[in-house]
Amino acid sequence: MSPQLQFHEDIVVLTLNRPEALNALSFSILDELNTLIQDVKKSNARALIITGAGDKAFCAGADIKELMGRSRQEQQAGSEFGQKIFDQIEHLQIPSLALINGYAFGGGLELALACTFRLATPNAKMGLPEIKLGLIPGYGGTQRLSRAIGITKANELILTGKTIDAEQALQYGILNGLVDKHKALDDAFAFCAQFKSFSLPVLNFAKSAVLRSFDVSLHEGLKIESNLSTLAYSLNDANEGMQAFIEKRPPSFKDH
Ligand code: CO8
Repeated sequence: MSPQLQFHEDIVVLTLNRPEALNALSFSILDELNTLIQDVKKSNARALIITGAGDKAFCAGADIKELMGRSRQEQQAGSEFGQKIFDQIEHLQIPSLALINGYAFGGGLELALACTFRLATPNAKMGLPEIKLGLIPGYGGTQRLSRAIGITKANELILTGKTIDAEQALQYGILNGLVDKHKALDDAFAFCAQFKSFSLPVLNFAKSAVLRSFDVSLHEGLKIESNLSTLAYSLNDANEGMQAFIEKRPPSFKDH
């Protein structure tokens, strides 16, 4: 079944909805994901949570049955299409959170790595097992995992294809935290409550500055930070935030 978008006030939850195949990403599901991401962009949501239907899986990766027998060009286009969608998630104006409620393998973990934050239930298991299929990750895993946890651990996971559990993933630095399996979504909402009342453009400046740190030299990165922090300063929200501090009251940000 198609992935679903559900609005919970100002948080939108995107649920992969193919539990019979452990929410594996067929190309048609990727297409639908692309459309839903455009809907998220047009919405008033202040945070996106991505999770999987059922109690077994977040997402077991690309649909292996569909990957068989494709031409080289089709495979390249498929990889680039998946990368493009995950890139859009990474660069959304709002922070995103992968709620990993079970298996997250291959493209599933790559989807989670494109999110700003990752939480998992204690039963979650994850890895990049492509090597066992004679493949390597194609939806950003080699790039985002090494950036997230460093080359040593990324090589270990990608070259052995091994599975790690939620506790190990936390230690590896893949996860921001663990959630209670029985109230996972509530815990994810609570995580989002830590930032969702902040100014959205300012959150986006912070997210962009951190993301761009991987693409540029320290010298250029510092320039980017200086530019973005000045842009943040020039918004009314910065005035409000500092004024509220001085007046000893909570700030009321207006996203401009
Ligand atoms: N693709 C298609 N179907 C899947 C997938 C998958 N990735 N994973 C599970 N399924 C299906 C199974 O075939 C099974 O269906 P059926 O009942 O019709 O046989 C159903 O889901 C349930 O799965 P299992 O019976 O295997 O469930 P278990 O609990 O025994 O095992 C596992 C769960 C360990 C998660 C196991 O299903 C598994 O190993 N799945 C594959 C995980 C994997 O290797 N993922 C990586 C895929 S490759 C990838 O993601 C590359 C991304 C980049 C590609 C770029 C190219 C365009």
